[in-house]
Parts: sequence; C-alpha cells; structure tokens
Amino acid sequence: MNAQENFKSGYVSIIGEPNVGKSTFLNAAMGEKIAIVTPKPQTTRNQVRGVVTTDTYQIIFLDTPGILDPKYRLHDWMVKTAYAAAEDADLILYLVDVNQRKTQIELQILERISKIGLRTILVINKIDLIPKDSLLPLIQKYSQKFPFIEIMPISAKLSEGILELKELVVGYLPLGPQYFPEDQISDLPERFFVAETIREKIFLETSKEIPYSTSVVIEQFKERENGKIFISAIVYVERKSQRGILVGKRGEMIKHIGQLARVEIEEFVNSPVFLELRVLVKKDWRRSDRKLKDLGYTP
Ligand SMILES: Nc1nc2c(ncn2[C@@H]2O[C@H](COP(=O)(O)OP(=O)(O)OP(=O)(O)O)[C@@H](O)[C@H]2O)c(=O)[nH]1
Ligand SMILES: [Mg+2]
Repeated sequence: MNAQENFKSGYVSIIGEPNVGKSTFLNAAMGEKIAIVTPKPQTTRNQVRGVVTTDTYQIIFLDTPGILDPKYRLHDWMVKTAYAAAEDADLILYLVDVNQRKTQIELQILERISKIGLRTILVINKIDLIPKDSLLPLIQKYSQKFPFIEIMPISAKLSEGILELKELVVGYLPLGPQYFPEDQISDLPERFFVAETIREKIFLETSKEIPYSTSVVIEQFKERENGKIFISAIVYVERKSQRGILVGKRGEMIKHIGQLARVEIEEFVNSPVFLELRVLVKKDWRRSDRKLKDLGYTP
C-alpha cells in the first residue's frame, strides 16, 4: 500500500451509447490494449476494469457496454451492467461521438445519471473527424442540457487530450488508498481477455447477426510440459445456420478467426498457445435468462 499522505484514488465509470469510443478511450488511458474495439456497435458486454497507477494517484476505470434500447434479455443485462458501474463510481465520464445525431436514448441516459447524482464530465470524442470550429456550438448545446462539471474534447483514436483528461479526473478524485498493486492493470482473469479476443475477431470477420449471436466460453486453460499453453473455447451461436457460416467451408472461417485470435493471445500471455475452438448452438440464448446465466452473464 502506498503510504503517501496526499495519494488519490477512485473509480471512474465510462458511460455512453454504443460505438462512441468508450473502449478505445480506456485503452488510450491505459496506454495498452485491454478492451476489445471494433467498428460495430454493441462490442462490449461486460464491465472491463483498467487500473492506472502513478506515484500520486490510482484511477480504476470501468469501461461498460453501450447503453441502448433493449431488444433482448442480453441487452437488458448489458444496460444493467452499465448503470451498475455508474452507480459504483466516484466520477462518471459521459462519452459522446462528435458526429452522433441526437437520440432518444441520450435523454434517458442523462436523466438516469442525474438521478444517480454523481459528478459527471462530458467527454466529446472523435474530434479528429470534424473541423475545430464546429466544436463550440456542440459544447454550448451540451452545457445547456446537463450540469456537467467539465467538458473535454478528445480523440481517443489519436490519443489526443487523454493526458489532459486524466489530470482533470484526478482533480476530482478523493484522497484514498492504493487499492491495487502498481503493476496490476486489471482485476479480471486472463480467461476473460482470451474470450474477449476471440469475440473481437468474430466481430471483425463476420457480419449481420453472427457477431451479436456469438458468445465465447473458455473450457480449458492449462500449461503443458512443452511450455505451450493449451486453451480450448466453445463459441456459442443461436442457430444451426449461423454455425454453418461461422465454421465456414471445410472449417476455414473458424480456423482463420482462431489464427487471428491466437497471435494476439500469445502476445498477451507471453507464451506460445495452442488454441482450439468449437462452435456449438445454444438456441436463442440472447432471449433466455437461464441460458445467459449458463454463458457467464451473471450479476
Ligand atoms: N475517428 C475516430 N474513431 C474513433 C475514435 N474513438 C473510437 N473510434 C472508433 O469508433 C469505433 C467504436 O469504438 P469502440 O471503442 O469499440 O466504441 P465503444 O463505445 O466501446 O462501443 P461499444 O462497446 O459497442 O459500446 C471503432 O471503429 C473505433 O476505432 C476517435 O477518436 N476517432
Ligand atoms: Mg466498447
């Protein structure tokens, strides 16, 4: 534990609609990739915690699923997960995409945040996509909508404004202990990151309903005598037809996904990896509370 008297620490939740760049921001703030990022909305499904530690502060960032209008039980679970993170925080970062149109869900989110009653910083992301002079009207619009304590434009993708935002955040953190050792970047198990990496490759390589109908469960994760790590995972889909597409002709698609994932997992676990993927059907799992629980979507 850090005994320094003025040490600051706290939980900072990253909340926003799907695809606004929450996970990209988490990775930029960490200086390394811990959350998966894809061009498709609804990529993140869980709270992903990332810990940033310096001599003077520790921030525990909570990345969350994008808040949407729920159509499946899975969506209900995702929205609940996001708001639970907001309620647990010392500070909220509300992220928006500079190009996003006004949505109904935004009003709902701001109302809910207002009820939670925590200090909230508006983070306007993707400013690399617009001319600088169009920012001011947007800032004015948002400051009339909600009593944000600060408004900060950034580009998470280009890592612009990240240091400034971190400093701003630290200014609002309470004095507190160092909750995690300084070399710990997350409190999630390696298995989680392995499953997420596989899911990211599925999001990137497949289309239509397939990414959304996919869930990954790690079955085995063990070190073999030859120094290789053996990992077997089951990729669940909702229908037989999806299984056919994901497996591909002569298994080529799933093999390709497995190769992409393996390279990244090897980097992450710092060891050669043997990755075995099996695709199984769990019919309409997104609509069933019991099946969601089986797949690890527990409260
Ligand atoms: N141009 C630009 N693109 C960005 C920026 N930040 C994120 N993106 C892109 O936006 C897309 C979505 O990014 P994510 O980080 O996955 O968004 P998210 O909010 O975590 O999305 P969900 O997990 O689905 O809620 C990706 O294609 C990112 O590369 C940015 O600052 N500028
Ligand atoms: Mg995300």
